[in-house]
Amino acid sequence: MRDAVTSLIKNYDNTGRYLDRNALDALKSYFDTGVARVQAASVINGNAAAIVKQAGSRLFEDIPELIRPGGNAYTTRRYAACLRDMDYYLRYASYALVAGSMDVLDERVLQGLRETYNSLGVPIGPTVVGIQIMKEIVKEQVAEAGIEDTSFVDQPFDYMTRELSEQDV
Ligand SMILES: CCC1=C(C)/C(=C/C2=NC(=C\c3[nH]c(/C=C4\NC(=O)[C@H](C)[C@H]4CC)c(C)c3CCC(=O)O)/C(CCC(=O)O)=C2C)NC1=O
Repeated sequence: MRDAVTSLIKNYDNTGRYLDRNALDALKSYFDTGVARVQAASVINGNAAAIVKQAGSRLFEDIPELIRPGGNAYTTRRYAACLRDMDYYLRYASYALVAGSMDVLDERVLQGLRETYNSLGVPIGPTVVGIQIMKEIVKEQVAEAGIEDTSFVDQPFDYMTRELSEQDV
């Protein structure tokens, strides 16, 4: 599992190069946004349960078929599994934000996930809607915490969306 710094170093070490202008710019941008990324993780950490609950309610309001008989989140067990999955996405998004790298998502979350979902009939479209709802809630809360530019928050949520759906967001 890598972060922005270790990925960069690995990349340069592989070819025996010193860190050049591009590398230093990338590092500078990583460190410049560091405080904001840690603050975002702190917002997520402090509100995770509420964020998941609120996102779940919104998702089931938007797509009520999910929790009706025949829906994939119907029955208490599957409803709970769905919210648990949302919690996984949120927690790993917070790791990826701090790492400044999507590597942790590839390694821990996305590997084999589409296949698992397809074999269990978990619908990917609505899952992606849930991930995007969480993104919006997190961005609102990060903005409320006083961070002006919240665009960096998009990255892990959009990455999971793209990788799951293999479609552009
Ligand atoms: C940390 C990485 C990680 C992920 C991401 C993960 C996902 C994951 N979600 C699963 C199931 C599931 N996932 C859902 C999710 C949903 N159903 C819907 O209709 C909604 C759209 C959606 C919620 C947003 C449901 C309902 C199940 C249970 C399906 C079943 O057993 O029939 C399963 C099958 C095994 C199980 O039930 O635990 C896995 C592996 N597990 C992991 O370890």
